[in-house]
Amino acid sequence: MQAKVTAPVFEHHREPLGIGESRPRLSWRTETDTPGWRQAAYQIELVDDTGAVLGGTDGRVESDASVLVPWPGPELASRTRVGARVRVWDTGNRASPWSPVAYAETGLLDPADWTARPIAPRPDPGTGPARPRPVVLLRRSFRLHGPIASARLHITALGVFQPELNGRPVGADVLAPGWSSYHHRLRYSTHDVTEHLRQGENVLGALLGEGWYSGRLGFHGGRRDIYGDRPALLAQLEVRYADGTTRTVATDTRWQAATGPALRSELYDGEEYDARLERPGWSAPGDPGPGWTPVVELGMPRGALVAPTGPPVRRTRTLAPVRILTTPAGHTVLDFGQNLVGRLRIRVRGEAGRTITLRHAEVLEHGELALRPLRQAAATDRYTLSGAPGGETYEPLFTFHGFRYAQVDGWPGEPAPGDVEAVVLHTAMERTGWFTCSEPLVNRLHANVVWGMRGNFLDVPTDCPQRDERLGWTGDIAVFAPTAAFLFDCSGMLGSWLRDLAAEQLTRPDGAIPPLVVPDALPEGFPAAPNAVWADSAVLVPWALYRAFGDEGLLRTQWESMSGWADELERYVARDGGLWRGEFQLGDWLDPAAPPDRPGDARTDGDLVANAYAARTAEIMAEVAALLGEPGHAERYTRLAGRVRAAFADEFVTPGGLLASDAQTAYALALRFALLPTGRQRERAGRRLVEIVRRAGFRIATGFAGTPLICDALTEAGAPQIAYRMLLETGCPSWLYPVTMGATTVWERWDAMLPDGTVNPGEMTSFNHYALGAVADWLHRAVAGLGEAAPGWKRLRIAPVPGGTLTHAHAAHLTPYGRAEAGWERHGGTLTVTAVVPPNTTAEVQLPDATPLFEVGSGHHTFTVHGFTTPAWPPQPLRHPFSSPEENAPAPEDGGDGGDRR
Ligand code: RAM
Repeated sequence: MQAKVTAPVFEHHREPLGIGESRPRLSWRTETDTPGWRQAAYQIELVDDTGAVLGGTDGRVESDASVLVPWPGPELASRTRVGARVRVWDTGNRASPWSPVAYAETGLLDPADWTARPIAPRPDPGTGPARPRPVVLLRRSFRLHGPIASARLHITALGVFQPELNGRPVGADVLAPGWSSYHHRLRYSTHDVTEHLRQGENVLGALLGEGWYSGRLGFHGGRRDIYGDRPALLAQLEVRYADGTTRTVATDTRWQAATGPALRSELYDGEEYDARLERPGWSAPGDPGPGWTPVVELGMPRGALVAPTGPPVRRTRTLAPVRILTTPAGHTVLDFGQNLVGRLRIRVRGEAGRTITLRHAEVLEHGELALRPLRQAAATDRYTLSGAPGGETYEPLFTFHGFRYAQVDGWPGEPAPGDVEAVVLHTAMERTGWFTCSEPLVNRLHANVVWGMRGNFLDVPTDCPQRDERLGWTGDIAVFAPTAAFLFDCSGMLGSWLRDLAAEQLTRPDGAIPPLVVPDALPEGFPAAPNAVWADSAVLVPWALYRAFGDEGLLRTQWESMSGWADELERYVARDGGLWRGEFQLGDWLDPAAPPDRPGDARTDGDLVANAYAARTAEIMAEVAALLGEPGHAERYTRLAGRVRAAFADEFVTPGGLLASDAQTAYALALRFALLPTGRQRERAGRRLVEIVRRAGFRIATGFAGTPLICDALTEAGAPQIAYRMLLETGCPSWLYPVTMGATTVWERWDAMLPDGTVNPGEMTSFNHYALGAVADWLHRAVAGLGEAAPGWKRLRIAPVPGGTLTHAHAAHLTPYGRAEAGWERHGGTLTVTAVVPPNTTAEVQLPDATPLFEVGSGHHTFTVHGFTTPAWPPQPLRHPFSSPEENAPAPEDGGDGGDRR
């Protein structure tokens, strides 16, 4: 087959309308079944709407680059539409046909492009600010004369908004503009609304809610109005007539405001909606009815108006209930069979004035909704019927909940299964990673990781989606980023989040320490001291993205933030004899041995964790500096890494190779981050880790810091069977314990639900926290054997480590070059390894036998290993002679379906 090139992608955009880059980089994939295919050269042409060539590369460019290739044309101005197409030559000088043309259009790149001003309803002098504020309707009627060629709506809000034009919603974005560090950056979106408009009267409207801007955020009661106390809308509709003239309709004092049916709509507490107060046709031409008042103009937002770099939040699927239960207390509860993030959509017929209450929870306890884990989030929607004779439908506007169960009170009669569905919301990222194996419980674990990512990638990478928190905790994403970047294309979304991290960090008084949560919504000055892992996110997250997506530009953009934090580390180390000694560290947060009320009381010393991560951070920084052409800095960071390593070995490692904290996380860190100077120490530490794990009866004993590392540490220490034994353990605590308890997402705590079905008495009992799901990275790379050996998957590493009771495993990933796969199947002593290597990449292959590492080109590959054996299964625990036999029950041999035991 002749090589075919896909339509190029602009930057990381799935929908390149209103992009903010004036020199967007281009990426393309080549599809071919020619084995060993490599690109030798490319040519890019830029075209206009009619396909006429505007420019491009100067003929063909001798290069194998196909990912984020520099823009081959002049800088784009605002509102510019441009097409691009690509063709390539292979190493045999065979040309591909031209790719299809992909079009992109810039948004408003210059602040001066905005003539609109933010508008808000006039404050009501009599009543003072309502708490919480109702959703406001804003509208403006205007006339258009003559045929319309095209129209764009550029829009954002201080708050959350939903635009409507002539009675129809514009676009499908939810909770726009999402949550950024509004003081620094406010994202706007651009919509093609050509089809919405007509000659004559038109009406542009928007619903405006509090959202993250002024709604309550944070735990312990949280705070309101963190960014401001006046939600406002900023909209600019630009119409181009067929004759080339233009007309702009922008938010200004000609707009009008009214309240509507949503009396409040809050992220944590939910929405209260009285359908009797609806204003039919409020955003359509004609008389909008009474009660409209003028608006006031506010000053321009403090933060820069920026185009998004990632996708918006959308409704991505709906789920029907799998069961309708009556609880012991007599409530009707719908079970959606999956812990998810979103909200309900109901269809109901009943009398006007009746109120239906919808409460949400992730689990049941004693047969009722378990509400305690939500802490101070009411997560309750109330809908009062209008009594429409044909029935009515309702989905809340500006809230979301984390739930599997929903209690429905006040329904006229009983809801039938089709009356209520769950609408799943998250950032509309493209799915790029898959894993399956012969063990159903592990497959469910992997599915739980995927669902956990969906629910916690709702514009901001959050710790959890349900309680009075839902914050961009930096440590959580620091450990989960490699897994995230495999499962979904989160390059654009996390790239944007990192801009916020940098903005928050660099404008703090010290300019060095990233906040614990981004956007920073914690009370001022909290916390006083920096925390390893959390602060290291400034380096670990960009690095994970660089490895996955090959975006060197991202490193360049983040350099100031990355080096800001690394230089701060350097100062700590210089001050205190080569080590960072913190007063307090979150450290190996949620070590399962930590008491419920003291989640930071881990077995591994916080300083040990901090310095291990400091060495890793310094080492990454040395690589980044070298890559960005900063040899001086590279040398300095290499020295820093060396100094921390030496001091670490001095302080925390015995000459024989034992660690000051004799705990799983300590050994995992030391082994994975190369903190053991001698071969003898490494060998001993590996053996000691195995001993500790066997002594623990293969139960997990790591928190946030150690969990992503322990299976790799065991694998590298030559004990993959021990890693498998841990993976397959079902007793509490373990990865599969929650699965056997019916979990459909990854829990915050290993024992968020106790074996007796009650909820852990601690405060941290989210049932949807992705951090401990970081083990999926090991499933992909080691169990299935699919990993990247060079940034952006330009080179793959196929290195499966079959083991445990697994008879097959397989992973696939849509790399920037195309789909890659790796997997294996075992029949007795014969092991068949398969791999798919995308065009324009190579792979190093390490088979699980004595065959030395070798290299292959693109295409489908099969390798057979004869006489394959693994050490005896199951590995034996180290038992104290008086321990109970139950403690060491073997892992499941045949698995179950992970069915619901709740
Ligand atoms: C909790 C969060 C998060 C963690 C912090 C330290 O409140 O849920 O997961 O990063 O604490």
